[in-house]
Amino acid sequence: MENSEIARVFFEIADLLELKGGDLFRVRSYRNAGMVADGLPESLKTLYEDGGEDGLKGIPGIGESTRTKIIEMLETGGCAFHRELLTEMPSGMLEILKVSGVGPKKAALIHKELGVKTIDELEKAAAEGRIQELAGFGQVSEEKILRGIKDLKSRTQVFKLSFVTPFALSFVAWLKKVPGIIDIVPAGSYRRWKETVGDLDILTTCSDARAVMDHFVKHPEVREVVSMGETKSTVVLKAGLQVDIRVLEKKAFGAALQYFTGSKAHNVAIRDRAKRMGLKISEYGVFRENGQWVAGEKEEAVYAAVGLPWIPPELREMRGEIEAAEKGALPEPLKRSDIRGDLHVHTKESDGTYTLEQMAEAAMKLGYEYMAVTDHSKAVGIARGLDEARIMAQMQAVDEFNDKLRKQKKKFTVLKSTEVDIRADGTLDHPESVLRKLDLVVASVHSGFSMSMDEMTKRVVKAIRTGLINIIGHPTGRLIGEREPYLIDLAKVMAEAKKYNTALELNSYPDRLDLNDSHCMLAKEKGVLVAISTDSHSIHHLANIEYGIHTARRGWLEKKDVLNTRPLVELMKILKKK
Ligand code: DGT
Ligand code: CA
Ligand code: CA
Ligand code: ZN
Repeated sequence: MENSEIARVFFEIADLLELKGGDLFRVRSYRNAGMVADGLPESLKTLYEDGGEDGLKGIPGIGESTRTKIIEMLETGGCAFHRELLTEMPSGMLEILKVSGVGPKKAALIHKELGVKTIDELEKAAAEGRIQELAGFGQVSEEKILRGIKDLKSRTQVFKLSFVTPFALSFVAWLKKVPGIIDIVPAGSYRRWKETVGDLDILTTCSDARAVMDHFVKHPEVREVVSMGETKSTVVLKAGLQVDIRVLEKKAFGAALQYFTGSKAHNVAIRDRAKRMGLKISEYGVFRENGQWVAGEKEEAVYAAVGLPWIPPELREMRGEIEAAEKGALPEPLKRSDIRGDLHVHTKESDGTYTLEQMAEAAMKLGYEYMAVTDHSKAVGIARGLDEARIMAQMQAVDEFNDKLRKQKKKFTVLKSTEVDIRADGTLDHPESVLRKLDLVVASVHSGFSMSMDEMTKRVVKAIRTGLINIIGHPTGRLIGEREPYLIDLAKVMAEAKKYNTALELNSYPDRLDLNDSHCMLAKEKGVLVAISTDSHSIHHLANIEYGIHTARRGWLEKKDVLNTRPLVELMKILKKK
């Protein structure tokens, strides 16, 4: 089982125990174990395979009992305790807990008194007015439940970050037209650059809150106004995306920004820390126990109040950022200007839509020093992959183009390159003699995705062992929301990559983001360089580098961890084949 599946089982155990009215300490320890498993950069499976039970010791938040269950899950694919709890409580109850306004106590009561087992049954009971008759409920809480169910049903959809971006920008531009508006910041998972976003949370300050509400709901993309209040409203767009907005007091803007940026787990930890210091943090500000206001206007001041430097939103995922902030050991955020060039670019020769010259011009406009042309090799037939003769001709074209640039005194170099296919048997789709003539070799898997983890790992490792590869392209092959990653043991691939001086790509194409954030953490830990490239098929794709940079930040990468932050001369030294 993968970390995320193990985490899900722990979260469900916690919820089920809570529904049963179990010991809160136990509930919390399972929930905590779930968060730890979910955020861990290494695979629990690999840790266990490599080190046995000892390999799982020393992970903070995993105690004796949760460790035993992890081993059970890794060995049997399931957890008996979890199954046992599910026989006592129907799994539909777990869904019901996600409805806002329904906590475990209420859910358990509704189940006991009305026999409700699923969300649909809950909706029916509420619509028929049976909830308000229960002790501790009223008409108001019944209506709240109905609204919560409606919200949940629209919320369960998640959107690719790049799908949400144009809407976020469009709302910011739209809201700028409100007279007196000062701040407009989309917060939530969007501000954290999470690869998928559930809904958009926009925070504003304005002297006239009413005007913001009125203008907000008139955005041309709005399909439905879910709620409209004095200072907060919610709409659903034609595209299905929900957008929440809040108008805040200037004095509370920083606190609200901190709160609504999340993640929830990060916020919980910050609040606990505040509590230990005799402070209380809410979306309204930081207060002393006697209610005295301490901070709230600036987000920096909220962190400063709990003795921490400001933590970049991309890091707020409870992956050790609070400890690192405390020690002054947060990573130095990677900047757009740190990136010196793009190392994965297609042209018309294969499946791109622009010529080599056009792609290079566009790269120069971004201020780059270099760009690698990485057209496909012949195995990728649908992409008109290049055979030996065509790639030799392309190399000559690159040489001629570089000469032209020299004559024009331009400081830009096109690297002769390829995205060579790693065939099913691990051999490469260009002969060694060709690969040796290139400045840079990117190698990727484009077919035969359904291998076992062992086979796929061997396939890629075999390719690395040729010593001819500089970068493994999109190392897991996933397409967000469309195609699962193929099974591959990245830790093993990285160990081999390190030996052969091979980098792994962070493909910034927004459907891919592959490596993902936690894979980047693993690469850093293993000492493998990451190449942040765009896999551009058009001049317009080059700007996707932003998605790569922020994903790298989420993965704690710094300038030194990234191959294409190196100036050309240094890069060429690293690329040299043995
Ligand atoms: P999403 O929209 O599902 O992609 O993820 P977020 O992180 O944008 O979550 P969302 O929209 O439900 O809430 C925005 C932020 O508000 C969230 O990141 C943290 C904060 N927040 C929401 N609910 C809670 C809560 O129950 N406790 C705490 N501490 N913070 C919360
Ligand atoms: Ca959100
Ligand atoms: Ca929200
Ligand atoms: Zn590719």
